Amino acid sequence: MKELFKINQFNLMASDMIALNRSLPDVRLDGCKTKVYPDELPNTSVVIVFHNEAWSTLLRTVHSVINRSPRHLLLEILLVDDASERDFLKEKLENYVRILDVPVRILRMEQRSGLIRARLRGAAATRGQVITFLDAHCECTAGWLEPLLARIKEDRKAVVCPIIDVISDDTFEYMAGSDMTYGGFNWKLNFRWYPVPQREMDRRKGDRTLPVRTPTMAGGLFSIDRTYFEEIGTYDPGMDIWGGENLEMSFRVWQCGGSLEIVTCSHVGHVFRKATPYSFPGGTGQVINKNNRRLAEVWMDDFKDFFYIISPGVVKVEYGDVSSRKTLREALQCKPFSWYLENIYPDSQIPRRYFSLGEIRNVETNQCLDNMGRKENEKVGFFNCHGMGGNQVFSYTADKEIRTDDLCLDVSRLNGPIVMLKCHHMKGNQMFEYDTEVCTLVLELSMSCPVFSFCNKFFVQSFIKYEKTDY
Ligand code: LR7
Ligand code: MN
Repeated sequence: MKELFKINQFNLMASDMIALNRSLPDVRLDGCKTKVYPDELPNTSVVIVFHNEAWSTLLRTVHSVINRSPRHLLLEILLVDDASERDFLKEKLENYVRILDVPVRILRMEQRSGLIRARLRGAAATRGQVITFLDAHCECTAGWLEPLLARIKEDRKAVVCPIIDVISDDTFEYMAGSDMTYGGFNWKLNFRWYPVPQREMDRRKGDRTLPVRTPTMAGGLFSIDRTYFEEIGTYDPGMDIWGGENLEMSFRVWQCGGSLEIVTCSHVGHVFRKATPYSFPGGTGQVINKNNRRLAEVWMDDFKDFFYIISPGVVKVEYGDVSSRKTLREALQCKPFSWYLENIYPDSQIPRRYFSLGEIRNVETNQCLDNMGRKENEKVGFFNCHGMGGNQVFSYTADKEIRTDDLCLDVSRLNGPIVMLKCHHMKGNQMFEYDTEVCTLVLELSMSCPVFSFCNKFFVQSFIKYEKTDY
């Protein structure tokens, strides 16, 4: 079992022992099970790209699509092989899919291209009214498709994702995902799940069966109107292998007049892995950073500074030519990133308005405020300034919080040290005044209270690398 695990970074032995058409629990909210959808829904092509996927997970994906989609809504399945090296994915696969009840076409990339260009290839070959993308290790559950298509029928500019349930990489147990989380991202431009905020619950008047407007998507599982996919600029073909395309599409859809939603009545499982089984030609970090730079340069305006300052090495990564993507942004008359932050993602980790961004240095000791590896509820540290971003980047925001990503300096512990807690935007113990008048006082005080306790009022012992006079 342990040996087989390494091949795909999931328990292949378990997967191979489970039927390709296994039953799954119905994990939908009760209100979803009784919903009625229009008879006339657009049909879909399903595009699944894969590189060296395991037989059982790939075919279980295919069977679950066929078995759980109304036949008239499923036009075809396109499998795009991103230059896999496994024999069983060649002729054996072609022979297997030939006998299935739904047309399955296999396209082969001549060379390893990455999931973005593989999806572009698949999408270009589709004939359905809607394109549905899935990873190659998914399982669709009962009623997964109708709510996605119904939402697109209602609004062709809605790009819709199912709730992504968790298929254990260890036991292949099927576990319901939550309808109370949605997609965001952090300063490093990693995709992250965050709780659905109250404003979004209020907008839906508490009805959890209505779609959640999500700032970003995970990327692997979504449906989009085929002509809208083209209209909005498909994908950035300059992105390699893996990463970044999901945020790129999320920003693009929102900024250019579409919407991105999690349709909570649709559930699809995905095998979440802790490590990547395949190679990244060019190096993992290089590839992801290149993709992230492309999206930051095109879509994030000045807010790209958050990404660049927290990981300064990134600016050395070549990202190629993005002029055609910038032209696209112009042509579609897309809104600025500040609009997105204000209207779509006000709870973002990146503050829309802020005074400064950089290190907080005690000019006497030359030490810098350090988040100590982001340990929540632990005291914030002081270390020699290293100028490498990372744990020593903070922003002083318009809300007067001193934050790094989702963590804020907080003085809620009476007489205790200043700790890092999740930002709550309620001021109180997370509000710091910047007051140049008391600057010297601060320096003295900080000597006597090295852990910073109660010095929050006098926070100024700072040299801020990057100052904005006007936020
Ligand atoms: O070079 C490659 N060529 C490929 O064809 C690398 C990958 N792939 C295929 C691969 O076989 C798989 O079918 O692309 C698909 C996605 O790759 P994974 O499964 O290794 O990626 P992931 O599940 O870790 O990654 C998530 O983020 C990616 C960013 O580029 C993509 O958007 C994935 O589709 C996405 N997966 C999901 O959204 C599922 C939920 C995960 C979460 C959160
Ligand atoms: Mn995946």
